[in-house]
Amino acid sequence: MADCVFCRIVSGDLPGHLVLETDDLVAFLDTRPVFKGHVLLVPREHVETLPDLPAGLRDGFLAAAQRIATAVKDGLGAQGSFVAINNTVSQSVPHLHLHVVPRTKGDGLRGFFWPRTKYADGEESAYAERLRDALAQP
Ligand code: DGP
Repeated sequence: MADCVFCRIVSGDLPGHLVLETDDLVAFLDTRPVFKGHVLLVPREHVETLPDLPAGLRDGFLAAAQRIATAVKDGLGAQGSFVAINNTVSQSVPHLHLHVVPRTKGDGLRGFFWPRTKYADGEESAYAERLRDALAQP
Protein backbone atom coordinates (compact mmCIF):
# COMPACT_ATOMS: atom_id res chain seq x y z
CA MET A 1 0.00 0.00 0.00
CA ALA A 2 1.65 3.18 -1.22
CA ASP A 3 0.31 5.35 1.59
CA CYS A 4 1.12 2.91 4.43
CA VAL A 5 4.15 3.96 6.45
CA PHE A 6 5.01 0.39 7.47
CA CYS A 7 4.68 -0.90 3.89
CA ARG A 8 7.09 1.86 2.92
CA ILE A 9 9.59 0.76 5.60
CA VAL A 10 9.20 -2.87 4.45
CA SER A 11 9.88 -1.90 0.83
CA GLY A 12 12.87 0.28 1.76
CA ASP A 13 11.12 3.39 0.51
CA LEU A 14 11.38 4.88 4.03
CA PRO A 15 14.34 4.38 6.34
CA GLY A 16 14.01 2.14 9.36
CA HIS A 17 16.37 0.55 11.85
CA LEU A 18 15.70 -3.04 10.86
CA VAL A 19 16.52 -5.76 13.38
CA LEU A 20 15.05 -8.86 11.71
CA GLU A 21 14.04 -9.76 8.17
CA THR A 22 12.51 -12.98 6.90
CA ASP A 23 10.69 -13.78 3.66
CA ASP A 24 7.40 -12.84 5.33
CA LEU A 25 8.25 -10.50 8.20
CA VAL A 26 10.23 -7.40 9.11
CA ALA A 27 11.04 -6.02 12.56
CA PHE A 28 12.37 -2.53 13.21
CA LEU A 29 12.80 -0.02 16.01
CA ASP A 30 9.79 2.06 16.98
CA THR A 31 10.58 5.75 16.43
CA ARG A 32 8.70 6.68 19.63
CA PRO A 33 9.91 3.95 21.97
CA VAL A 34 8.36 3.31 25.37
CA PHE A 35 11.90 2.23 26.25
CA LYS A 36 15.00 2.11 24.05
CA GLY A 37 15.05 -1.07 22.03
CA HIS A 38 11.24 -1.11 21.56
CA VAL A 39 10.67 -3.20 18.43
CA LEU A 40 7.75 -3.42 16.01
CA LEU A 41 7.23 -6.70 14.13
CA VAL A 42 5.14 -6.52 10.95
CA PRO A 43 4.16 -8.89 8.15
CA ARG A 44 5.50 -7.76 4.77
CA GLU A 45 2.01 -8.26 3.39
CA HIS A 46 -0.32 -5.39 4.24
CA VAL A 47 -2.90 -6.71 6.68
CA GLU A 48 -4.61 -4.39 9.09
CA THR A 49 -5.27 -6.32 12.29
CA LEU A 50 -4.42 -9.64 13.94
CA PRO A 51 -7.62 -11.36 12.77
CA ASP A 52 -6.62 -10.46 9.19
CA LEU A 53 -3.27 -12.28 9.41
CA PRO A 54 -3.31 -15.25 6.99
CA ALA A 55 -3.10 -18.64 8.71
CA GLY A 56 0.12 -19.42 6.86
CA LEU A 57 1.88 -16.52 8.56
CA ARG A 58 0.68 -17.14 12.11
CA ASP A 59 3.35 -19.51 13.31
CA GLY A 60 6.19 -17.50 11.80
CA PHE A 61 4.80 -14.32 13.30
CA LEU A 62 4.72 -15.75 16.82
CA ALA A 63 8.10 -17.44 16.36
CA ALA A 64 9.64 -14.10 15.37
CA ALA A 65 7.99 -12.44 18.39
CA GLN A 66 9.61 -15.10 20.59
CA ARG A 67 12.99 -14.44 19.01
CA ILE A 68 12.71 -10.68 19.53
CA ALA A 69 11.53 -11.13 23.13
CA THR A 70 14.65 -13.25 23.70
CA ALA A 71 16.87 -10.74 21.88
CA VAL A 72 15.85 -7.80 24.09
CA LYS A 73 17.03 -9.84 27.05
CA ASP A 74 20.19 -11.28 25.51
CA GLY A 75 21.14 -8.23 23.47
CA LEU A 76 19.98 -5.33 25.62
CA GLY A 77 20.07 -6.78 29.10
CA ALA A 78 16.34 -6.34 29.71
CA GLN A 79 14.86 -8.63 32.36
CA GLY A 80 11.76 -9.28 30.25
CA SER A 81 9.40 -7.61 27.83
CA PHE A 82 5.88 -6.39 27.28
CA VAL A 83 4.37 -7.79 24.08
CA ALA A 84 1.22 -6.21 22.67
CA ILE A 85 -0.88 -5.61 19.58
CA ASN A 86 -3.44 -2.83 19.23
CA ASN A 87 -6.30 -3.89 16.97
CA THR A 88 -8.15 -0.89 15.51
CA VAL A 89 -8.66 0.88 18.85
CA SER A 90 -5.46 2.75 19.81
CA GLN A 91 -3.93 1.46 16.58
CA SER A 92 -2.31 4.51 15.03
CA VAL A 93 -0.86 2.69 12.00
CA PRO A 94 -3.37 0.42 10.22
CA HIS A 95 -0.78 -2.24 9.32
CA LEU A 96 -0.58 -5.09 11.85
CA HIS A 97 2.35 -4.57 14.22
CA LEU A 98 3.37 -6.37 17.37
CA HIS A 99 5.20 -4.31 19.97
CA VAL A 100 8.06 -5.87 21.93
CA VAL A 101 8.96 -3.44 24.71
CA PRO A 102 12.01 -4.27 26.82
CA ARG A 103 11.12 -4.32 30.52
CA THR A 104 13.18 -4.22 33.68
CA LYS A 105 11.86 -4.16 37.22
CA GLY A 106 11.58 -0.56 38.44
CA ASP A 107 11.50 0.87 34.90
CA GLY A 108 8.49 2.96 35.89
CA LEU A 109 5.92 1.40 33.56
CA ARG A 110 2.91 0.69 35.72
CA GLY A 111 0.55 -1.84 34.22
CA PHE A 112 0.66 0.02 30.90
CA PHE A 113 -1.97 2.45 32.24
CA TRP A 114 -4.73 -0.16 32.16
CA PRO A 115 -7.58 0.81 34.43
CA ARG A 116 -9.18 -2.32 35.93
CA THR A 117 -12.87 -2.90 36.51
CA LYS A 118 -14.99 -5.43 38.44
CA TYR A 119 -17.82 -7.73 37.40
CA ALA A 120 -21.19 -7.34 39.06
CA ASP A 121 -22.66 -10.53 40.59
CA GLY A 122 -23.46 -13.04 37.83
CA GLU A 123 -22.04 -10.85 35.10
CA GLU A 124 -18.84 -12.86 34.73
CA SER A 125 -20.79 -15.98 33.66
CA ALA A 126 -22.75 -13.96 31.10
CA TYR A 127 -19.58 -12.53 29.56
CA ALA A 128 -17.96 -15.96 29.44
CA GLU A 129 -21.08 -17.40 27.78
CA ARG A 130 -21.19 -14.66 25.14
CA LEU A 131 -17.55 -15.31 24.30
CA ARG A 132 -18.03 -19.12 24.24
CA ASP A 133 -20.99 -18.62 21.86
CA ALA A 134 -18.93 -16.40 19.56
CA LEU A 135 -16.01 -18.83 19.64
CA ALA A 136 -18.34 -21.75 18.84
CA GLN A 137 -19.28 -20.14 15.52
CA PRO A 138 -17.50 -21.79 12.58
P1 DGP B 1 0.19 1.75 17.83
O1 DGP B 1 -0.20 2.80 18.76
O2 DGP B 1 0.03 0.35 18.41
O3 DGP B 1 -0.49 1.88 16.49
O4 DGP B 1 1.76 1.95 17.58
C1 DGP B 1 2.29 2.45 16.41
C2 DGP B 1 3.75 2.74 16.66
O5 DGP B 1 4.36 3.03 15.42
C3 DGP B 1 4.03 3.91 17.58
O6 DGP B 1 4.63 3.44 18.77
C4 DGP B 1 5.01 4.78 16.81
C5 DGP B 1 5.43 3.91 15.64
N1 DGP B 1 5.64 4.62 14.40
C6 DGP B 1 4.79 5.47 13.79
N2 DGP B 1 5.32 5.92 12.65
C7 DGP B 1 6.53 5.32 12.52
C8 DGP B 1 7.56 5.36 11.53
O7 DGP B 1 7.48 6.06 10.53
N3 DGP B 1 8.65 4.58 11.75
C9 DGP B 1 8.77 3.79 12.85
N4 DGP B 1 9.90 3.07 12.98
N5 DGP B 1 7.83 3.73 13.80
C10 DGP B 1 6.73 4.48 13.64
